[in-house]
Amino acid sequence: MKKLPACIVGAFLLALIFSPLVSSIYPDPEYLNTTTTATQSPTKWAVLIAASGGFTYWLHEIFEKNDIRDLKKVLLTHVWKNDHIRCFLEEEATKNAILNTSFEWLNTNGADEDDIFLFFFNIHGYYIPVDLPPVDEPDGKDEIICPWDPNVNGWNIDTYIVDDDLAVRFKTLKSNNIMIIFDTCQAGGMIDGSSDLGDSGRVVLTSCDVNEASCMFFARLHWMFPYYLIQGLKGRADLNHDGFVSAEEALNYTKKPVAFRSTIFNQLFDKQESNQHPQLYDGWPSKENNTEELKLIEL
Ligand SMILES: [Ca+2]
Ligand SMILES: [Ca+2]
Ligand SMILES: [Ca+2]
Ligand SMILES: [Ca+2]
Repeated sequence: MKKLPACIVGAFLLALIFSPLVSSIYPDPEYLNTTTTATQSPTKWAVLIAASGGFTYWLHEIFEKNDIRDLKKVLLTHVWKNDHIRCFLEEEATKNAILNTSFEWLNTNGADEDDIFLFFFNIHGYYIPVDLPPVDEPDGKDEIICPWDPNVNGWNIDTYIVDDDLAVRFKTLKSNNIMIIFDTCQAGGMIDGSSDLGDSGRVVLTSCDVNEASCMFFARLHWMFPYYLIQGLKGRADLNHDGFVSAEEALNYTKKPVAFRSTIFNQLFDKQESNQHPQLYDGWPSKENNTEELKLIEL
């Protein structure tokens, strides 16, 4: 996901020249502080995380910031209050911020059992060649995400976060209504182990399967999966037309366009990665009975 051949840069520059979307390259900083006065029960919270880790790919940063900006815009226009959304962008998205600050913010500000929590990780993902305790992986490999660390240009256990450890942090949350979104490479590995992120009271959406990479969407200046996810949250994913976009519907909406366009991306740039197939872990309302859907957005 994070290698950038010269041909990609050339294609991007051509896209800039002919794209009507140039004005959206850089996020509007004022928007990140937009407020809304609307309130509704249940209370909704969001933690939005985007970082290029120790890598300094400027193009990745642009796409990540566009993803965060547009996702936050959708949430603000659908009941989320500005002070109930916490963003960690690039150098703010440290290991400590992800594992401690974000969870402490929720646990010390009154977020409780019937609230809805949304977590969005737009970050490097990979795997390690071992299954660290707890031994839980069908493929013998734990998956990892890589927070911001400008001093690390590679994989370092002091910097990356193993799926086992992230799962432990999520168990500290009170809410029984949690939606976790991973836009990473090997994202399906966040839900392939028995001690991973899957649990009762949760829906987990992943941008690709365990052995796949996640790609960019140059024409829209976004990462591929978040682009379609955000379009779905705006209303297109309301597949049963009940006036709500559920977490489950949002994932289903992304499947076809992401699979199709990632195929084009890989052929266009002659990449060897598998095409992208978004995955769903549905543990809501519970692992035992998950047929109801977690209504995230009221249209
Ligand atoms: Ca493990
Ligand atoms: Ca695994
Ligand atoms: Ca895993
Ligand atoms: Ca369900």
